[in-house]
Amino acid sequence: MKEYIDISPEVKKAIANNKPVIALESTIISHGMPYPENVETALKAESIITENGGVPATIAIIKGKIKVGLSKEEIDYIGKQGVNVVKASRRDIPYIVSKGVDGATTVSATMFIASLANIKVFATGGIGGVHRGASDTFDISTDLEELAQTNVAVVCAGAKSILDLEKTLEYLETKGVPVIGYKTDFLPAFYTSTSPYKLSLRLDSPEEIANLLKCKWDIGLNGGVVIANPIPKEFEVEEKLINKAIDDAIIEMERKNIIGKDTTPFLLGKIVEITEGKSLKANIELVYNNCKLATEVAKLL
Ligand code: PSU
Ligand code: MN
Repeated sequence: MKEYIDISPEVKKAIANNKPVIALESTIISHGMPYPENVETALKAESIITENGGVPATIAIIKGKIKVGLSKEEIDYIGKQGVNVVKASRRDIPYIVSKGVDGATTVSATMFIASLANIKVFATGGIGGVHRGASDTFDISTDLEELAQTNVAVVCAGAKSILDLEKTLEYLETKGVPVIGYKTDFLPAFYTSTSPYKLSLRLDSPEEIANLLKCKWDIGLNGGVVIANPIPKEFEVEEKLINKAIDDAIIEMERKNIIGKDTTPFLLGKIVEITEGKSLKANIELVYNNCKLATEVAKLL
């Protein structure tokens, strides 16, 4: 195993000393945002974690080596390469490692690698889920399966309504994945702080969240937890604007016959275009907000 993984000295030391380490994904850098905002956001996310007393570990695969804790140069490299880097979900890891190529890890791959390194908390923007029209396309993100089996808590701003939010929640329920609403009773919809979909569980402090995680894993209930942290009100995108942008982006996606792993990056980019950058600004701010909460939870775990 050792020959495949390279954990940075800072992260290694932090893990050995039981310091709060927070995993970060790299698909959000390569496929989730344009350059240079992607690199700026990734670096600032790391400094927010550091300022709040945590240790960031951005995860990617570089030249076939699984990296936990990227350097600034490596983050810049992934950001500049953008969509030329393979979007790496769980199923892609063996190919990328055996070929010695680069891979930007999605939520599923990042969770898997974080758990190998014994990192329990992971901050990102949004998780994948059940896509609209999944009853025809079968397009259900492997993120949900990873959440079902890997012991990592994912702090996110809920899920975008490019997904079928209701089916996503049903799927997570089937798989036994707790979805915690942080200070909210409803699933946050990424660009907006709420949605009509009621959650079964609401917690109002990082202490309560850390406690739930400890209990879950102590009991031997394997699998992840979604910590749904609403975007702060001041950074929300106006609901009418974002819904229209999402609908239009989906129409264009269908017209262009974009399917499979290309759908999420295409829709994100299109929505940035249609909203003239408003969605990007919201996306950046919600990531920072998630980094703060993730650090608080990791400190208590
Ligand atoms: N949602 C975002 N930004 C992202 C993603 C989702 O707001 O960058 C990325 C994450 O890496 C997530 C992946 O794991 O998309 C899901 O892709 P798919 O739907 O193909 O499973
Ligand atoms: Mn998919």
